[in-house]
Amino acid sequence: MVAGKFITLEGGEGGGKSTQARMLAAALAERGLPVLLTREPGGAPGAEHLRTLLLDGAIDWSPQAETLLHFAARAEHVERTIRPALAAGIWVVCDRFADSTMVYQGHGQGADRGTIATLTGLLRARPDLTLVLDVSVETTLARLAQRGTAADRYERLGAAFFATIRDGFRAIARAEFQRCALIDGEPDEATVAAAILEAVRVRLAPAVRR
Ligand code: Z5A
Repeated sequence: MVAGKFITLEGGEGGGKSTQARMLAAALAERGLPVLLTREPGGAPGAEHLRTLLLDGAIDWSPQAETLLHFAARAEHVERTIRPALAAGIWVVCDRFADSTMVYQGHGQGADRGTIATLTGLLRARPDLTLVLDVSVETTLARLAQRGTAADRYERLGAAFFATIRDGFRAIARAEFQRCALIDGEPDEATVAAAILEAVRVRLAPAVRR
């Protein structure tokens, strides 16, 4: 059995990751590929419990504790969901992964980036392709306002934090250009989806139909 491909979507809030992860999974399925759509934090029972602890804002975690909680959730996700799916030949489309910890906890909250890189390596689950969705801070704020739901713990951190996050993801995309594709998230959803499908086709599977 040929192993599946592991594709992650990364970027700041409101960049369209969740929308595009759904559209990409549907586009791959339409092309006859077996696909699993998953997300972080979460994607396995224990990891979904940890997601609630991380996002509901009841506890102001220290950056180090928060980093370790994200990696505890991720270890469950990798072992119970991602690795078995890839081994079964399934393409895994994942909304956020380890780059989010490097950027939010490392660049954003000052957790030690060397430790985050070491923990990432221990997972032995390097994405085949990471799509970094890039939008301006103004677009982030406008889309979050338009969505109109209550801000979660991270969203309450504000514009300066979003700028740091954007810079962090752009730095990873530049430094790891063989793994990452920087995608302009500003155009309409269909245009962004077409750019993503083209990146997948070029980087991973020229046989994937346009
Ligand atoms: N976090 C962390 O700190 N460390 C980690 O290791 C991990 C995560 C894994 C997860 O929250 C939070 O956890 C996240 C980082 C932190 N911080 N926050 N907040 P989440 O899963 O609840 O949220 P998110 O990942 O940030 O997703 P989001 O805010 O929903 O944004 P998105 O997925 O990029 O966008 P979207 O939901 O697809 O779209 C947002 C809105 O924009 C929506 O109304 C869409 O209809 C609209 N949209 C999307 N695309 C377009 C286009 N192209 N044009 C116009 N409007 C659009």
